[in-house]
Amino acid sequence: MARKAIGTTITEHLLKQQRSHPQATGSLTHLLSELIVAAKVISREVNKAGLVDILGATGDVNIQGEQVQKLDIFAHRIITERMQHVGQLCCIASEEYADLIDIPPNFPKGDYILLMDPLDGSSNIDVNVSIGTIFSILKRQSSGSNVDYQLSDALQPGYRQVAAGYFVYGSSTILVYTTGTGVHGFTLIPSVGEFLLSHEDIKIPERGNIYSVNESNYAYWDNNTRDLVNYFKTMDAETKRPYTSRYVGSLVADFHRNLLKGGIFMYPADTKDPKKPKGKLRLMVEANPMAMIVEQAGGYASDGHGPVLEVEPQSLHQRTPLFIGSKQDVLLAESFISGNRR
Ligand code: AHM
Ligand code: MG
Repeated sequence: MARKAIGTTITEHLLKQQRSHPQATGSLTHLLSELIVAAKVISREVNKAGLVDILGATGDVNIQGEQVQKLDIFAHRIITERMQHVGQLCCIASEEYADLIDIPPNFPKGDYILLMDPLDGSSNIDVNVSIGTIFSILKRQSSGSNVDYQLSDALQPGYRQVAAGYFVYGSSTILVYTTGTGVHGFTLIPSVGEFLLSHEDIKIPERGNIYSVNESNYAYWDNNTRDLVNYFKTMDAETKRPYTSRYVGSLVADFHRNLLKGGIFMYPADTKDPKKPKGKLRLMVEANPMAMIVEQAGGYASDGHGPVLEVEPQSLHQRTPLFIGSKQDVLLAESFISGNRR
């Protein structure tokens, strides 16, 4: 009774979810619990970032050709080192690292693969705007304890994810996760160091009134994308337009707001950088985990032509256009982008 008064802990919730999957062994629960510990450490560092020498760029450029921030590397290291020890993983993929990361030879191994963006929204680190950690968990398809994992084990389409989630380091630190039975949100109580259930069984509104996109890319979009954004901005009483515009520039923050309030987040293909014709966001560590979450919450994620979750990945760091959020808004976006709108 008293325990319920202070809320359900994430541990209690994970165990309850585990019991609802009859074949579960506890491995996934163990893995997620360890990831949560790593995120608490990152949250602590983010909260004191202005006070210690952890802000700014390291001077290096990552596999994506982007400036590496000190906190990016810190987050990558904290998660990788902790998760290599848990015994449930066969390898790790990180936005910050070109290849799959092995589990060291003498460490116990398992069948899961962790894919992550350790610190999403890095351009916002130095200015105290929300950032986050995004994760996706797959189960390897190749079998046999003596068989090494294959790259193809990590290159599975998003519908095969067994869990996905994100941490937002914002006005509070929030964890949102799914293991395929709904989407649940937890808020970190810093004084207790515990995540407590704050958003149970999240459902995204069927239709919203927010559009989130970096509109400064307008000149680099094709006509279908411009028509879509113009549509959201056009006045029409019946469909309650114009929509309002909200764009933080951290996917986790933009996605989280729209998940709770309804609306659409877009990062379309553009011609800004010939090396990134599909836009900026990465399929495996950004689009797929958010797509699993949004679909579990009743929404939809599209690459403009079909479900993100059905894209067959070709490489670890491939990019994808992303239209994600309230189902009606994303279906409408898909009809514009694919040229099917009459
Ligand atoms: P990052 O993972 O290197 O931080 O980059 C991804 C971020 C997303 O969080 C965000 O949606 C997007 O980049 C913003 O890009 P832009 O500045 O082009 O609008
Ligand atoms: Mg990112």
